[in-house]
Amino acid sequence: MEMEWCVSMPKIELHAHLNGSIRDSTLLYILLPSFTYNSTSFLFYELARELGEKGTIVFSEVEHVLSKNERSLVEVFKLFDLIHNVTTDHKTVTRITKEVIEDFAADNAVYLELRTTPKRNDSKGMSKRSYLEAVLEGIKSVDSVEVDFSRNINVDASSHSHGVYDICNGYERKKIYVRLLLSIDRRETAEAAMETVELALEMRDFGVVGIDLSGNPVIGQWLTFLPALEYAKKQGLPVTLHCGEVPNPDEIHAMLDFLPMRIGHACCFEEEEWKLLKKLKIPVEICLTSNIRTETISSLDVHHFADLYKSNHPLVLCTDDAGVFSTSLSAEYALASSAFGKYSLGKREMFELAQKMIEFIFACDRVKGELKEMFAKAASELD
Ligand code: 6MZ
Repeated sequence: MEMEWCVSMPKIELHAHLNGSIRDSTLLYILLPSFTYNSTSFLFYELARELGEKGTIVFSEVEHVLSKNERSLVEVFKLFDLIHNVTTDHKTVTRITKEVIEDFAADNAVYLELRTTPKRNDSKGMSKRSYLEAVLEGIKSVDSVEVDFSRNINVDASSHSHGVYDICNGYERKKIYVRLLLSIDRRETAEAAMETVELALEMRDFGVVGIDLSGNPVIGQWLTFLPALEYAKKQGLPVTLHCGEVPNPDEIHAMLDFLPMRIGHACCFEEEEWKLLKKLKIPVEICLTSNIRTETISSLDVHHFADLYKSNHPLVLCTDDAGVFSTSLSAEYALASSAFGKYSLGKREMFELAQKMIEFIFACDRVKGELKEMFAKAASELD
């Protein structure tokens, strides 16, 4: 599938981690304002060297992780720790949020559910709440495109138009709906998880539409997070879970029994778990590049996307961490279209796949309705 066409079609992104989507150029700017570089690996190498010199990390312990493109899942989490070291202050969080939204809009994402872990950082006077406020500041500061981001805010000009473009001062401007999911990191305690859910509930009028459980899958116990997740569910806040990123049948079963609204990845499912998932019809957030790069799935031809697609199981194509894995939503579509070898999926199939994703968003019916209109209009212009 031509990349250009994948860029041009309207798309929906439901699984993108804020700090994982950071631009290379921004990470570099934060580190070394006057430096030039030519690969992401090199960038991470410089990041680690800086932190090593400051004594924040022991450079020799992470050096081997940095010099290659394929990193195991465990190694990727070491990178996240490095990134967080330099990005967790209010100003930087605001900047990354703005840029990530602009990047998705430039790629013609028309609806973006951005997820991030609210962080406390005492040395920067940061609480989970002030972290989230910095994210909201970033959303508000986007000016290159029209952003619809909450029930109460910014619904003036944008609410009157239901197209991919809005008319503003006679000029057509792109429009993107942005909603937030607050992530619970698997390293967190039950109390910290509950704090995140409370915050999400408080901020529902400011674009927060759900909760995610993520982080290093070999750390933490499902039972630690269960009370907070049950509470979210009881309050009507949708939950999505990173599920089966590593083989852990007990946890996979417990997660499916919880009946989340969606799950992410589902890489290490066995026969019995596939059967259960398909029976429950829980939508799966598919992250092809991420799974292949982290070697969770060995190659595209054995990825479960093809089977789920053929079984007509609900699924969404997502980037996961566009910055860390050097990908984009359009690139994920191009890759997905080639998952059946020489019988690649055509434009009509890819468009319909994107259109179906509207059903799985966590935003309200108004947004779903407007997206449906938007896709219907784009469908009439297809071919
Ligand atoms: C599980 C992941 C992830 O929240 O700081 N994260 N969790 N599996 C993955 N697959 C590769 N990719 C990212 O964004 C970065 C955080 O998102 C989670 C991790 O907790 C990571 O620290 P935020 O914006």
